[in-house]
Amino acid sequence: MTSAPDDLTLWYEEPAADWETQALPIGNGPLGAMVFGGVRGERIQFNEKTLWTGGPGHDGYDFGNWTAPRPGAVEEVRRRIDREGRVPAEEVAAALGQPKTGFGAYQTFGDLHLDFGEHGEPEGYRRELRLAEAVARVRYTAGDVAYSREYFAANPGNVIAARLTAGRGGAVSFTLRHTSPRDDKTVTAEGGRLTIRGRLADNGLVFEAQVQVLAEGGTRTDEGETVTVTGADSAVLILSAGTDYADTYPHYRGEDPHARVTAAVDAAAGLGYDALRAAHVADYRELFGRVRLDLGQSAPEIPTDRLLRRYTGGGGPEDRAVEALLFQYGRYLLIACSRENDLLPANLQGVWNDSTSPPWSGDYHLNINLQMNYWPAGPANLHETTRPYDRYIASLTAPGSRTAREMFGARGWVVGNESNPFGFTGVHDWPTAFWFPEAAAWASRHLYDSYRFTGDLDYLRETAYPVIKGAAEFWLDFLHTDPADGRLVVSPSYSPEHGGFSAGASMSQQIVREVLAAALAAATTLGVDEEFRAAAGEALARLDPGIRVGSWGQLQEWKRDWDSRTDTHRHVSHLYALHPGDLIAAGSPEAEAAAVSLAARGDGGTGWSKAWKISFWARLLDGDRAHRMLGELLRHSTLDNLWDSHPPFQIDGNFGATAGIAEMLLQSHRGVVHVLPSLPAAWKDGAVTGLRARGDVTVDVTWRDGLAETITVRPGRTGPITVRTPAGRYRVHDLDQETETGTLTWHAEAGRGYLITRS
Ligand code: FUC
Repeated sequence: MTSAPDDLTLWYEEPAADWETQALPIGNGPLGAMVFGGVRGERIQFNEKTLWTGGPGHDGYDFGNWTAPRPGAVEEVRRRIDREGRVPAEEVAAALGQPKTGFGAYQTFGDLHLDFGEHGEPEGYRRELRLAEAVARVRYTAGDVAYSREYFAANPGNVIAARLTAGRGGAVSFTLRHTSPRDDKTVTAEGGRLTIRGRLADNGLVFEAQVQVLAEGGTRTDEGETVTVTGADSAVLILSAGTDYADTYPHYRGEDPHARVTAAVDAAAGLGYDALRAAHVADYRELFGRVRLDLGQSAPEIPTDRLLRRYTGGGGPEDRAVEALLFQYGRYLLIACSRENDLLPANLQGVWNDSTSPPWSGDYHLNINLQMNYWPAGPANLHETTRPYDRYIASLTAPGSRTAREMFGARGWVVGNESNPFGFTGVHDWPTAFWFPEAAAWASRHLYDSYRFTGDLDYLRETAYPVIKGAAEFWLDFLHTDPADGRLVVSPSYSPEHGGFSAGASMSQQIVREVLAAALAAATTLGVDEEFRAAAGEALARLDPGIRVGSWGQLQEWKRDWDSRTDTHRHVSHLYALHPGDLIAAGSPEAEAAAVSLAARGDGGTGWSKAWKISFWARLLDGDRAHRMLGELLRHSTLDNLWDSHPPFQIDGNFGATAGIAEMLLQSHRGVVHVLPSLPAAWKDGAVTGLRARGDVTVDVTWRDGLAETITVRPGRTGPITVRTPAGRYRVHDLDQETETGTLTWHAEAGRGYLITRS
């Protein structure tokens, strides 16, 4: 038996023994949970995204700003770089860094346990996560009774819900309890409701979670810190949680969560399980259902972990099933950990974390990771999920302008390599990661790109432009004139986590060029800020371009030709202009050089690095190589629950993979809707619906033997549109247009669908 192409389900024949590699994630944006599916006992680890230590309230929290002024310190490093060309990172960190104080870490909210007691040996066990409706399920039979449990995280109402049923009346019995690694909390049980409440010892943040148990039949009793259900026909659990975090500088505190959490649990309990589930599925499907991908997949009925292990990266339908599942899983995960009503964006682990000291604090790394989290949002038709990212970037402008002023003597705003929910916009002292003021400009690229996808002028005016302008203004003040050639360069400049400090590393220059160009374009579109436009234009004219072909045909990572042919470092920062940037066009000499660099770096790397390479090769129009990278990711950097592994688990690679697959099927970064730009030989026949191109365009494609058969283009705005088709003769129906050269241009009307077919 094989599964249908749309059967997007992860499933397993055993309970999860391990949080990181096996448990299954559900989430509604602010709340996340990991379902283990145990037989004697269930474990549901859960999170609320704002539960963080650190920040105001933690003694000595300094936002990363220097605790005492260091007059002339940056200029001194600059002069050294001017004189010596390259300065070791350790020495720059000693001069400009400062140990982190009160940076904090993302915290688990703990675990809910359902103790079932002795059940007998289970038969027919199945644990699954159905992506089509965002519901996790556990089923088995024990002692002749069929047990089933179901879990989902509803964004409407902000709750996580579970239902336990059994094939025989009176067979549902369990005790609910909460455990957590913290001792700064209390747990009480009343009226079938567990309340977990406390104040983080670290920073005084108030947190509260409530779980209401509703039983049908049987009895329900509260006892100390537990609620017990005995002999019920079915039971429902409703969980909500919150903290008194607010995303407002400088205090980052808002209302006590008690009333909010109580109201959420009361409302969901009043609604009833079925209505809640229906509201959840409708809300989720509105987003998830927008894109369908058929790569010709079909999988035998074997569990996902085994299917993954059998993956070869070859041409068969079974491999296609894994790839299509990974693509949609990235979309599922993004919806599950980033929603419109979220205060914070997806962190290094999305919203899921079982620890009090997760890897890299579960923070917001801005030298690739946070940005990568949102790469699929535009192309894979989940624009709404970027709201918390927009909010977060905007929330950094207040603390970031203080950092800009105090540490850099500049206007505008800045943020460094890593940040937290409390406006940490300064530096720390880890030599290879403490200094990256380009992060603000890179994060701002997302806002301009969002505008390019939607064409929403109000968004540009109110949300995007003020942030982009501030990020650009910083560089107008902080660029340095390179005495060697009079060009404007970033100095000190550091290509992420690699090499020494120098002036004008390629990534620095490319990012600054892009933010100045975006700010200028936005100001021009909005007809504002003439003086600023002139200044941005002048800076752009003097700016070192940061795109150079070096002695072995490579794209240089630095202004000087220091690249080694044997260097396989995971960051490939100098290719920023190829992806996510758009300064390098496929087919150009710079693109050739990028391919040389990329080939030298090899197919290895951490999870996110491999995912990035999918997009790089896709932008170089090498579908087979992009597909090879997808294979590398799946074979060596993907866990049984299909989470990306850096290692350890880091969610960016999931999002990078989904974005990379979208990039193979549709590109639009250079003003043209390019259909099937990087189709690999392995994806011979297929269909995709609902991909998005910049310019507010939705695209469906079917293809056969590697050539597009039908392309449907649905513009959301009236205006000129250019579509690039694969080779062959294509015709736009209803218009007198045909092409053999691969490019079709016409004046499109909003709301119409244009069908293009091969003739
Ligand atoms: C960057 C990367 C690391 C890791 C960390 C969270 O520093 O270089 O590989 O992904 O972020």
